[in-house]
Amino acid sequence: MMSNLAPVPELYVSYESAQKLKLEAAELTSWDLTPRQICDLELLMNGGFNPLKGFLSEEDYTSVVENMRLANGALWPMPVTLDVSEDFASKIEVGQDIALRDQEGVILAIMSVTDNWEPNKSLEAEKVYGADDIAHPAVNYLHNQAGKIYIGGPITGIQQPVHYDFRGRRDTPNELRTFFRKVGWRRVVAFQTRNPLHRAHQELTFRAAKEAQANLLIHPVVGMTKPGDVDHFTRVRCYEAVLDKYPSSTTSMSLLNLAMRMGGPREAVWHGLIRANHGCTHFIVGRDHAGPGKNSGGEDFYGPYDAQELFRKCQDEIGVEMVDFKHMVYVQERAQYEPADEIEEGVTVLNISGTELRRRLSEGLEIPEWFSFPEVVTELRKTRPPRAQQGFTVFFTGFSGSGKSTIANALMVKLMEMGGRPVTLLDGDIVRKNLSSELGFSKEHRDLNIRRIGYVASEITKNGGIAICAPIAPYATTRRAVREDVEAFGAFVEVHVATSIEECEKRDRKGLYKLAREGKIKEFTGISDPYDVPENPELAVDTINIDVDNCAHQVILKLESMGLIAG
Ligand code: PPS
Repeated sequence: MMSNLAPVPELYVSYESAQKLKLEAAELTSWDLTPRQICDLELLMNGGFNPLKGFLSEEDYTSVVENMRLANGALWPMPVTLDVSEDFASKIEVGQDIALRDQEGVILAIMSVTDNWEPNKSLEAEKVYGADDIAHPAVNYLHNQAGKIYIGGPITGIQQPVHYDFRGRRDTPNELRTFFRKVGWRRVVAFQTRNPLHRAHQELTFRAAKEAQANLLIHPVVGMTKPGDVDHFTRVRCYEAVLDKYPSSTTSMSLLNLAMRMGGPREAVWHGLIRANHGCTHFIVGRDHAGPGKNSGGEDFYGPYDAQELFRKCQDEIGVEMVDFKHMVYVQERAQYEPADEIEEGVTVLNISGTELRRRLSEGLEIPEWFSFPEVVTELRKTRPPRAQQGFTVFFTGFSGSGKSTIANALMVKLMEMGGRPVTLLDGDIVRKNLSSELGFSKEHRDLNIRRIGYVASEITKNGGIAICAPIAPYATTRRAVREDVEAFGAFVEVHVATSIEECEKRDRKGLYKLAREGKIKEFTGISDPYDVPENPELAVDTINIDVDNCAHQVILKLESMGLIAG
């Protein structure tokens, strides 16, 4: 297969029209795009999602969900939809133009709204991702982050989203096509990745280029990847270090601002279509391509080679040939990487999984040279210091008067005695005085309160500190959201202060239970308002017959066992 390097259609208008449109668009109702929507919009506008002309209409959406095809029959596996709040949707009408703004308020595009509907998210999850299970990151996003309503319609592009980082490494499909034309690359194999490159990847990409008799494009995703992944700044520094080890005349690297969904087989097909738009002729699909990990039953969402199978079926339509790879492992006797399924018995096979690598980094253990490049390991160590030096959050939850604040205070003092990291206590009452003074106790207000605490805790965690939170936090879904915010940067240790409601009421240290019983305080947790008991907290402490010092000590022991403080 040879590439046709004619330009792909973009959705941008000319510079002059853009200036004019921008002024007109300032008057329009506008939607502030989420980070994921900005990624989608960029690829819509620059032709990366060609043949899409905008966010999907309801008809196209239904067809994509059900058949992996647009309503006109063209192969398209992934819904690219604009989700908005009910409130926003109620303010706009079909036929109306709206401005799409980035998070700073810059107008990027105008969308002519043709459709406005409430999707069946469970059905979307089942059909597109294979299961309506929030252990899948995209399903979790769908149910817990995406707005309730989708709006669709064609886009008029005004300007590209602004990037301040690695600008010289970002290319639109047409820029890459121009580059390939210029250097005479007619066969290009793309390597998609969301992880740092280690020696196995290098071997795999070398082999792929050889097999396809093609040049190599390392095409990492820097938009949004799987929660918990190494951040793209670190990864790009790693890629740059590894790039020196490739022959520069046949290898290039470009960054792709895609928001991945971790949709396995469907995602692989999507990646293929995107690479076809970027002028590539071949695409590497390895083991468990774009895999989301385990489902809530502890099993893999997809089989390891499902993505290859689906890709193979669709590859003529995708317009990109698959270079499929099995898992690569290191054979000690021959000191080289080989596909796992081609190795005879009796030789020593070495392999370090992603989980094992994270463990070694977090425990400061050796990472052997056969596994990775010293430059890559150095970069990774900088962003992933050993656990005992990372930031983390201890999140107490329990009824009012359960003892959360008292234990939290004791824990803070113990951690400060140990030293090493700054400690901040975000106690329920203190937060309500300083951060959330305008809030009451409705579900909406409690959620806002907890999300604020989560935000501050995640910032503290990101910057290497210890955040101790001690709100009631009665809703499991909100606690989960906070966990996700924090876990992007460090450990989240949920401690259920499991003092029973009867005991809390008996103690009634603030006299609030009496008032709540008399109906003088409304929506009181445990009396007239719900409390979702944590199902899998890292620790549950009971305060009956156990003193505060002991409870705080139990938390310390837990932190020690998790490697968060040195033993
Ligand atoms: S929440 O649900 O997490 O936002 O609650 P939180 O911010 O932790 O605030 C709880 C403290 O506010 C007092 N208080 C009430 N609690 C529960 N329900 C109602 N209706 C209510 N009204 C006031 C109470 O003193 C809680 O403090 P703690 O420290 O938990 O006893």
